Amino acid sequence: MKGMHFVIEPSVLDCLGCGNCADVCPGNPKKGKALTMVPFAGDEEEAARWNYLVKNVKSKQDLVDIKSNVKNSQFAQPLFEFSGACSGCGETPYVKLISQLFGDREMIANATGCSSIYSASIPSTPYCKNDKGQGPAFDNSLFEDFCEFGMGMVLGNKKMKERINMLLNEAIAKDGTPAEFKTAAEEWIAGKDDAEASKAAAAKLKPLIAAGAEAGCEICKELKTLDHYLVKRSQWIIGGDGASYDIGYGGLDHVIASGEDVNILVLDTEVYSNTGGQSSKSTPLGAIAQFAAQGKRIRKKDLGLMATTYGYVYVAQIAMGADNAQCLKAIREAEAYPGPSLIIAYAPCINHGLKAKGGMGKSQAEEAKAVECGYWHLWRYNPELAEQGQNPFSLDSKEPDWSKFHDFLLGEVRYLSVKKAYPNEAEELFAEAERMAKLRYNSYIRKSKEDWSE
Ligand SMILES: Cc1ncc(C[n+]2csc(CCOP(=O)(O)OP(=O)(O)O)c2C)c(N)n1
Ligand code: SF4
Ligand SMILES: [Mg+2]
Repeated sequence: MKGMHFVIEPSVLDCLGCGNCADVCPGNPKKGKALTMVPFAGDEEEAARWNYLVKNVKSKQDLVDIKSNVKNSQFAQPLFEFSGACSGCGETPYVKLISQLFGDREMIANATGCSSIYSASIPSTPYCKNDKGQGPAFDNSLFEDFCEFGMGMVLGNKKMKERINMLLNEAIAKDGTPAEFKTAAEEWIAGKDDAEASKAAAAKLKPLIAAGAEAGCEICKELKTLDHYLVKRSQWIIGGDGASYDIGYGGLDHVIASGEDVNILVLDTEVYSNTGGQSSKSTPLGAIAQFAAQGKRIRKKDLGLMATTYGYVYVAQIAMGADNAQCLKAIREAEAYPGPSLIIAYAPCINHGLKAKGGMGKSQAEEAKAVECGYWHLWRYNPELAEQGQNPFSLDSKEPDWSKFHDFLLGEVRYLSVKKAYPNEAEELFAEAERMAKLRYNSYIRKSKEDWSE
């Protein structure tokens, strides 16, 4: 592979002072310098190693139960790799994990935002296939209708399964249908809404359908055109906070209210990251963002708590770097729940300006700090527990160490710059930010203590 690296010209970007730029950020006048074109030659040796590994080292995922714990989950082949996101982006690890768990049968409706851009850096895409040729199906829609777009996928898929169901029942009732076909068809009908059962039944049915079509059976000919709908799909709708809390909120509300089996993942960067960090309803009080140049003056919307009021929506707030077991549990429970699910995932972003040494290389550690100090809280609301007379709300994060809250804020440029620009007001704002975080935490404590036994 012969080629040249790109030149990065010094530009007019403003320096955030985030320290993440190493030597290359064109926005940093001190460290920034134009990169010169260099031959690509050194990478050829690496390419040979890569090709060797791809050819000779296979996934070990079949040796363990990949869903049983965090360690095992990482044996699963990621079906999302080499994205166009910033290094250390807090969003992509969630997308990758979901692709490892459900990628072989995953369908994604993606809102416009960073996730749609790094997932479709045309002409390439980080979504890929396993050795059986299975992988996520991805498409991107508008900001304002991403949930309805995903709901369309759900309904389309549902119709196709209804058609298969009808055709299989016809085949079962027909004289002359081989007993083996009838048994496999009955197995699919019984397990069509269960991922593993539908996979097992599909594996038996597909060759029988193909043989029937070959022999001239009209029902089998039609079934053959539909056989890629046999395995239960894992439907995901992915969007940022701008899409979910603000512009696409009406659609999100409509889709979770529908009761359909759909999983929504909100990648919460607390700003409109892809367009340079504008304030959204998720931006917390006190943070500087575009359109909130003096620090936002009103509190963050609690999207998760709002969704719990339906009672039949699975809801979770997660932060992978703070508790990866809780993150895995919530994602698995959401996917398994046979109704609407909403997961709100905390995602550090270059727009936050992490001051910690290592910058975005420490984004997972920043998630842990956010939870430790009470800035972000981990919880799950599982409607299935309510049906068993148990409290559906579980607060998963420990009692915060509020003494670390103030320092956490000062560890990010989006807050530190308020202090620099408005020294007199900053402390007042930060105290108010802490009060808001405590209000929110206390509302979770109250919910976790509710008695659901009657
Ligand atoms: C209706 C509409 N308004 C504005 C835009 C421009 N736009 C594209 S991506 C984006 C930011 C997305 O923010 P968010 O949903 O939080 O996702 P993030 O980029 O932070 O992951 C904006 C404003 C658009 N595509 N459509
Ligand atoms: S701008 Fe933020 S959310 Fe977007 S890719 Fe970069 S780190 Fe990720
Ligand atoms: Mg965002």
